[in-house]
Amino acid sequence: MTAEAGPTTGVTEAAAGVDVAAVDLDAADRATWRVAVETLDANWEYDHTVPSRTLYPHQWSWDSAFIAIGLAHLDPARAWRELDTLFAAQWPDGRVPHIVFNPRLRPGDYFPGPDMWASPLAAGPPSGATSGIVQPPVHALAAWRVHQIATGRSGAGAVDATHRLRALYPRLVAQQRYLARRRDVGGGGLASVVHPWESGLDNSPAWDAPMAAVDADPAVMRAYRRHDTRFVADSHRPTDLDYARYLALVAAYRDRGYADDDLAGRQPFLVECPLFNAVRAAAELALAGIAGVLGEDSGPHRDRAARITDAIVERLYDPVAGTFRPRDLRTGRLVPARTVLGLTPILLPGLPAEQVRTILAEATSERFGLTARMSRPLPSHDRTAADFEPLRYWRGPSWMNINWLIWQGLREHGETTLAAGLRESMLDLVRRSGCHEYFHPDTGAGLGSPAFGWTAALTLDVLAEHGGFAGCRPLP
Ligand code: 2M8
Repeated sequence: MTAEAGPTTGVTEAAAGVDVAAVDLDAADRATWRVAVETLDANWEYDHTVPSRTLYPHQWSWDSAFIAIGLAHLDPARAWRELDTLFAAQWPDGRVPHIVFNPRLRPGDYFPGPDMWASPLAAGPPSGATSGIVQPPVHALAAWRVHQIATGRSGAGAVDATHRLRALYPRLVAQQRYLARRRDVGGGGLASVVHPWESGLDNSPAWDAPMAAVDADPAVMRAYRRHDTRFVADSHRPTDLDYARYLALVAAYRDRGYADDDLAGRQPFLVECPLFNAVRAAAELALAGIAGVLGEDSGPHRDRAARITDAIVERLYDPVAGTFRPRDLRTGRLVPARTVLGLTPILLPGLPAEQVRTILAEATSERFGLTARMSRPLPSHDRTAADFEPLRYWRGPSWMNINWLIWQGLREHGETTLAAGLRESMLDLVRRSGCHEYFHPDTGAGLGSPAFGWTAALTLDVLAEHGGFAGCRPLP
């Protein structure tokens, strides 16, 4: 296990390269701002930002969307470039791959690498090496937010923003169309994920029941060298059996050229996820805003957002538990685990009052512990569950991106006091521990990568909400 160095709080303003004086922050938050900027700078790789130099050295799809939001506060040109680089790897069918491999790295720098994914074997291959699966489509939300931030400032950035948005719009629409047309395996208006990695919450207890049905032998892992456990303790990461199943699912999809026809008959893991679909509906609302700016018709986007919201309530709400749960299409049943995924439909303004009420009750219960005061942010799993693991990734720790999405939802529904408490809780983590990948849900100790892209980026967005505006900075 090798340690990855995180930035220190000792960075000077000059080294951070940002006009922090232009941001109305107190001394502690200025230091936090500088650490976040330094992290994003250190992870910048000529045309994109890596989530982590060690653990995740390529470009990841939803990471880049969150990262673009943070970059927009520093330099909108760099934010647009982050998104453009990702969308340059979009497949002809509209899917945005979850990893875009950096051709300058060696094959052993990440596992599973380009050979395992074999994307050129797919029909109508993308130009460079990528994975063949997707991640939650947060990109339209990111593009809309980058536009709002960029147009909130004066000068060339504001003019350029609409031009950049116009170039991205058809690609964002194609991404959504792919999910609607190719992934509605259940036929009820929701997109299915074919691999836990598509959910973004790879190792969530939500996937335990569907993954138990995936046939795999942990002994296959003897033939490979896992990359993650070189940097993080085994006890914080998925097991070898989990990885054997991940690889079996990659092989099942890859060996059919990543074709989506007949998924129901062939893919051993098929799940409708509340987060994935809530983000998909929120993306349609962001596209409606974008369409308005571009003089396009926003009506179809609003209609689709409403239909997806209805389908989430109809297919994923558990009225007995009062929370949302993923639906396993192999069994037709909602999964038993009660995770933070259940809270994420709060992102949707059209969610009925009854479901908003029960999400708030769940979030503020001892299971998730949300309060109006500064405490700990929401954990990724129910704290009272027997299988709650505060150190293992996605099975208990707190993550900045999930908390940021729920923070957006709380504000959307006028829950300003709870939103303010959550904001302080998120910032407190970074003030104390730096820009870690994830955090111990009780102590707030930093876990995983200590220099993690989306933690840094979303910290800037959360800080900027109360601040003035950051100084602009050209690309290095
Ligand atoms: C984690 O996932 C990758 C596989 O995609 C891994 O464990 O190697 C997840 O946290 C995922 O949500 C994230 O996008 C990725 C990069 O940060 O890391």
